[in-house]
Amino acid sequence: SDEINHLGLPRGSSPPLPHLPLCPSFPPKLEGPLRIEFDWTRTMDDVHKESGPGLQEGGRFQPPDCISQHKVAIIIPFRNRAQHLKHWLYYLHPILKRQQLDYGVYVIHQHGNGTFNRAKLLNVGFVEALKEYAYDCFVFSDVDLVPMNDRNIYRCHDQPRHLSAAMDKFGFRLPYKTYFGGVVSLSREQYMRINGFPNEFWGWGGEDDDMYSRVMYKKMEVSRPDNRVGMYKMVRHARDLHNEENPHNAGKLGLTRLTMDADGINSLRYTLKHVTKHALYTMVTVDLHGPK
Ligand code: UD2
Ligand code: MN
Repeated sequence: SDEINHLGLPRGSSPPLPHLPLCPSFPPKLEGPLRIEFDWTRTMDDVHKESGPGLQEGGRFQPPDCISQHKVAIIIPFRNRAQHLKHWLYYLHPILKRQQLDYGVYVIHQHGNGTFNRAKLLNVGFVEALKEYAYDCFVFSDVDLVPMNDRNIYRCHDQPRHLSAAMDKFGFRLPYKTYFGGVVSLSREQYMRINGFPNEFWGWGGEDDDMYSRVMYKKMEVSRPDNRVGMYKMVRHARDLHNEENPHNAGKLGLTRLTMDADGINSLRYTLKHVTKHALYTMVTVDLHGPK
């Protein structure tokens, strides 16, 4: 009939996938504990040359030999941390490939010198990544955090996940039980259920606790890897200019329950400046309409 094309598929549907099996639930080539040393003499050019085969422009990858079960957008809030980004790319691409993810790396760059806003940048990343591909999972990661164990898979689970459960700077354990900073993963549905992240936390601090509260108020739980698999190294750094601790943020936390349904992905406003495809990542530069 007219509705069916010569491949026996409804008209307009995509061509058949090459005949590949689904990737296994446990990627076979993981190494476990990794040695992470931040080498400040390494250049971006070195990182590019050593990045290995299979990467597509913009930092996209699909396993060559199986169909991944996870379409993951990795979202990194960013401004003026080129060195850290280089370390991150050097270590993460090989790990993510071994984890057999269908992934893309999105560096969300805040334009201008206004007060930094990590959570709002993460919201922008969610929207912009979905414009490119039907990602079903989102990993939100600081640019300065590298996992020390590749069994910590950058995928989503049936509950939101806090991946950076054991960071070196906190003595490889949680600083407090409800800590949700660093690296987290949420499926598209989990993220929509909490209305994304707050847009109104300008400057350093508090936004991670707000994100945690959103998850709790929407009756979900946070899952974590154990303290061995969840180990992370953070590049040592001082607090950035224009990201000073904001004393008003702590006070906002008591209001999360009241504000979260109105402040989030449904109220996100920004101006897209440009999207640039680099070999190892996609950079999205954005004006957040910060307070003057
Ligand atoms: C902690 C949390 C972080 C977040 C933050 C409070 C850890 C490891 N992480 O990070 O998740 O909750 O406190 O906001 O404890 N950034 C830039 N340029 C800037 C400022 C920030 O790129 O000028 C990005 C970058 O990805 C950085 C992230 O924002 O890793 C968090 O900022 P930070 O690293 O200065 O804060 P830190 O380490 O205290
Ligand atoms: Mn940091």
